[in-house]
Amino acid sequence: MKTCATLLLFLFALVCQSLSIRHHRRLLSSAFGKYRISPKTGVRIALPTPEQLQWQAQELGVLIHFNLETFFADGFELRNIPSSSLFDPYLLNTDNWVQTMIDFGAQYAVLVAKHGSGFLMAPTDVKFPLNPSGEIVPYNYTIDYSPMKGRDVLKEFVDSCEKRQIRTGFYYSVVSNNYLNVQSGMVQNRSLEPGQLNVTQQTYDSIVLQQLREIWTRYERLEEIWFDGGYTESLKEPITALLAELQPQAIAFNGYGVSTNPARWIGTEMGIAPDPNWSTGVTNDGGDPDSPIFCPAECDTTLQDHDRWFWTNMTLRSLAEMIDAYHSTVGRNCILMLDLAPDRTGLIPINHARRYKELGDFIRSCYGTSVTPTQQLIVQDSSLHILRFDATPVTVDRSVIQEDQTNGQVIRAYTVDIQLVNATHSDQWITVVKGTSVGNKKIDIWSIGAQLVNGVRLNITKSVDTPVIKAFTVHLCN
Ligand SMILES: *[C@@H]1O[C@H](CO)[C@@H](O)[C@H](O)[C@H]1NC(C)=O
Ligand SMILES: *[C@@H]1O[C@H](CO)[C@@H](O)[C@H](O)[C@H]1NC(C)=O
Ligand SMILES: *[C@@H]1O[C@H](CO)[C@@H](O)[C@H](O)[C@H]1NC(C)=O
Ligand SMILES: *[C@@H]1O[C@H](CO)[C@@H](O)[C@H](O)[C@H]1NC(C)=O
Ligand SMILES: *[C@@H]1O[C@H](CO)[C@@H](O)[C@H](O)[C@H]1NC(C)=O
Ligand SMILES: *[C@@H]1O[C@H](CO)[C@@H](O)[C@H](O)[C@H]1NC(C)=O
Ligand SMILES: CC(=O)N[C@H]1CO[C@H](CO)[C@@H](O)[C@@H]1O
Repeated sequence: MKTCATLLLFLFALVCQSLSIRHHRRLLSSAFGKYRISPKTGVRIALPTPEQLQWQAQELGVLIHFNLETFFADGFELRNIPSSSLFDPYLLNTDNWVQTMIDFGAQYAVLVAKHGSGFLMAPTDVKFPLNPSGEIVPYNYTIDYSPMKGRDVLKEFVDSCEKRQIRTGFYYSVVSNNYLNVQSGMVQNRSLEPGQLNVTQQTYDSIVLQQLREIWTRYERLEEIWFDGGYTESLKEPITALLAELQPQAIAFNGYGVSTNPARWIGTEMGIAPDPNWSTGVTNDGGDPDSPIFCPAECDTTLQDHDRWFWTNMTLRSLAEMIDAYHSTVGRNCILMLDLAPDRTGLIPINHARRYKELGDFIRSCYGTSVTPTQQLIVQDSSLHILRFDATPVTVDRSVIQEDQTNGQVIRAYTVDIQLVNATHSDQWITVVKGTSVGNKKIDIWSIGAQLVNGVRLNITKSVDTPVIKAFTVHLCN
């Protein structure tokens, strides 16, 4: 999905950003993030926006790869320009997509409006001058030049999602457009393939801004906007202005520098976040607890094997592998954004739909309810949380911690301790987990396995301010 070139461009942008952070920390902190000083320890604590908090709490989303690429030989990018007449999902039904989102448990969905080919799944009014003749021509690599003429997949998608309260967003690749001979954001000077058009860099940048304006105005409030591979330096300022004007509330993936609601990429497409993974910091990894910028991570990964995003006739990752991915993402303070790949008919293949539902069923059955304690105590300035099961000891094998990050992520280290049912005095505890970052959610599957206990406690051993725990629960799952 991400070509090396766009990745390199993004890394380059990050290097520039981190250099400018070093030199203009105050300016950037006030422009792209707020922080406070802890009254307890004097350290800086990055503050989230309400939109970031609400976004992070969703935990599960989908990234829908469906476009002209679905109809190419194998979903791969091609150098030539496949005809828009290939786009013929004759059974297209976005309600069908949404049913799978519900079965999985996704709270939001981001649809690829335009990927690297340049094909747009919605009508566009954009016209532009050809280079060098200056002849004004319509942007004609769209659904209106396909057998689906008259339809607007973006609108159908948004309408279907709204009916079921799924929040929506768009992916529009700013840095690649094969139809206009653009790679890494730059118009290339290599010979044109049949169907490719010659435009100047200025024309290309203008087309991007006009189409972003179209997709950011025609479909109401967006939850998230995806900048895959980022954006070029020349578009940074106009994109910042356009976002602030049209979709200021949207979470911007790869958007640190253009949005006050940025999210960062976790750095891999495997569905594994590092542990620890902090809600703060702008680099593509586990983040930085001392960063003054709140910028939580999104973990995008595929259901199809071999990192394949558009539909292919390909095997799927096993349920066990996807459960691991859930624990290594949501369980490590990341959002799990799972690819959804409608096939050439425009529907979710039955075997895909089944796997999403199996994963959703697991999550609901394992974490939908917790083992209820007979007594719950919060002591020592909120740093000790004790669950007692004295009347009826319980067998549990994992714990879930959620931090209230309204005033920033403040926990730096904790232990989970258990009291076995055969303990001979009330002070006898065994540490089963030593952890660091909590954030939105930390799931710890105990390495010692299931235990019969009459008490479980969370000891916050290091924090930069008084911690606020949203939930501390224990579970028993297979
Ligand atoms: C798209 O526009 C170009 C430039 O005007 C033209 O050469 C081409 O035939 C058009 N393609 C379609 C499918 O309309
Ligand atoms: C596009 O047109 C310009 C101006 O005539 C020309 O210099 C350039 O070589 C053309 N690019 C391609 C890829 O043909
Ligand atoms: C683009 O390539 C053409 C033909 O190879 C060449 O004449 C022209 O100078 C090149 N333009 C740029 C801007 O490099
Ligand atoms: C998928 O591949 C299998 C095995 O190669 C084949 O039998 C089946 O027809 C293919 N399905 C599609 C939709 O291409
Ligand atoms: C409690 O039981 C465990 C095994 O379940 C054992 O390892 C431990 O020594 C026992 N502790 C006491 C105090 O009897
Ligand atoms: C919690 O951890 C701290 C720091 O390691 C330790 O001093 C304290 O005794 C622990 N609390 C309890 C109740 O064991
Ligand atoms: C502070 C901290 O633990 N940072 C880690 C975040 O994750 C990256 C990638 O795994 C590590 O390299 C950092 O050390």
